Formats: sequence, structure tokens, C-alpha cells
Amino acid sequence: MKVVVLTGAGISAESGVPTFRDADGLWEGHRVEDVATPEAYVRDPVTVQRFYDARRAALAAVEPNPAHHALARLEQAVGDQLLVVTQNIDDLHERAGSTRVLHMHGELRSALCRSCRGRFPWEEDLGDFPPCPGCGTTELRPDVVWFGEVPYDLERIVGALESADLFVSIGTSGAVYPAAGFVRGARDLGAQTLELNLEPSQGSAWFHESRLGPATETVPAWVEEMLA
Ligand code: BJW
Repeated sequence: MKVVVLTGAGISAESGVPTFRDADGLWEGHRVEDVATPEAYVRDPVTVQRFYDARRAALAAVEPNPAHHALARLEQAVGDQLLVVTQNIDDLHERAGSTRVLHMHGELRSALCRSCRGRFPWEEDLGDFPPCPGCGTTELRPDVVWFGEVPYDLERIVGALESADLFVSIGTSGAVYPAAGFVRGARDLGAQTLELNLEPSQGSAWFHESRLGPATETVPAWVEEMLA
């Protein structure tokens, strides 16, 4: 059975990574659509760099939780029958042991050069505008996908959705496209669809089944069912 799992901020919430749109979310008091844009970066690159530098540094203090570990166990059992597509820019899936992960909204531990478009693994701060390892300019920015930019790996994701038997969405509000449209696409193409979330997402009605609860409980329980 081919399974595509889409994850959002909710899967990392219990690791201590803030979500975006919940009451105590990352951009509380701001509309995410106003701040997560290339225009916001051009207006005030120093503030944006510092914001992502702080989030990159904060990764050192968080650990994968039982939901990330359960998905890694599922991959160990089914191999390339499972693809995890994450909107998250943290690296908790990989640290739990998942290897088949696509980061459609980029990664904190990567830098993107606005000049040569090179992408480079990156652990340090970008706020002091270091030179690009590829072209030497000081145009490195966080390698994340802001509103109006095209998400990564869409071709591979669409291909996987086309052949999926089961699509599972975990901890995402369904507020951001194209990810929010994956459930309809997968369902139209014949997949069963399952939502695991703390509360119903905006697209909840599109799923065949919805299970509510914290990811650290619902995800391991679902994985145990898959492995039984
Ligand atoms: C738990 C839990 C627990 C909590 N257990 N669960 C009008 C209509 C339709 C579309 C558009 C439109 N106008 C513009 C668009 C397109 C636009 C868009 O979607 N805008 C919306 C505002 C409508 N999209 C884009 O611009 C995208 N690009 C694009 O469309 O390109 C064009 C194109 C597409 C396809 C082909 C060719 C061209 C780009 C979107 C980029 C999003 N970037 C961000 C920032 C990334 C960097 C960063 O991290 O700072 O990505 S925004 C932010 O939202 C981030 C997230 O990945 C994304 C989704 O958030 P997520 O993960 O769902 O988090 P929350 O906080 O919203 O929800 C948390 C959930 O967890 C909740 O449901 C809780 O219940 C749950 N939860 N605790 C289980 N313990």
C-alpha cells in the first residue's frame, strides 16, 4: 500500500516548536501572510534574518517526539511505500530516523543565495550576511518558502499523490495552498484520506476519516494499526 503523509506544525508542537496560527503561535498578533513574504525580507532583511537565526538556534533545544518516531518506524517497515511530505522547516523527522522526507517549504538548516540561487547546508547565523559559498556575494537568505514563492518538490509530490492508496494529513490547519489542496487531489485520484489533528482543519470535510487528539497519541496509534 502506497502511503503519503503530509505533516504540519502540529506534529512538532509537542516537541516545543511553536505552530503558526494557534493562539500562542509564532506570529501571534501578525497575519502570517503579511510577514512570511519576500517583500517583508526586502523591507527589513536584518529583522527577518534574526527571526530565522533564532528559530535555527532553537532547534538545538528540541527533540523529535513519539509522533516523529512512529513515522520513522513505519518507514523502517514499509520502505519506499511511504513518503513524508512536510511543510515544516525543522529537522525533527530526519532526527527521528525518517529518510524519505520532502521539505516543501524549505529548511532552517539550509541557506539560499538570492544571487546564484545555490542552496547550501547551513548551521550558523545569517544575520551578519556571510559570503555565499557558491558566488561570494552576501545575498544568502533563509532557504524557506514564503507566500508567493513556489514550494519545493511539487512534481515529486504530485507524482506520489497520483499513485497513493492512502493520504494522511497530520497537524496542519489546511490554511495554506497548495498543501491544503492535496487531500482533494488524492481523494479524486482514488486514495483513502485520513486526518490526524488536535482539532478539525479547514479542509476537514474532505477527509474520509478524521481522528482528533494530540499527535503524540494519534500518530503512534495509527502506525501500530498499520503495522498490525
Ligand atoms: C496539533 C497539535 C498537536 C496543534 N497535535 N495537531 C487564495 C486562495 C488560495 C490560495 C492562495 C490565495 N492567495 C494566495 C494563495 C497561495 C498562497 C496561500 O495559500 N495563501 C493562503 C493565505 C490562502 N500560497 C503560497 O503562496 C504558496 N506558494 C504558491 O502557492 O505558489 C504558487 C504555485 C503553487 C503550485 C504550483 C505552482 C505555483 C507558498 C506558501 C508558503 C508558506 N510558507 C510558510 C512559512 C514557511 C517559513 C517559516 O516557517 O517561517 O509555511 S507560512 C506557514 O504556514 C508555514 C507552514 O508550513 C504553513 C502551514 O502551517 P501549518 O503547518 O498548517 O501550521 P498552523 O499553525 O496553521 O496549524 C497548526 C495545526 O496543528 C492546527 O491545525 C492545530 O490544530 C494542529 N495542532 N497542536 C496535533 N499537539
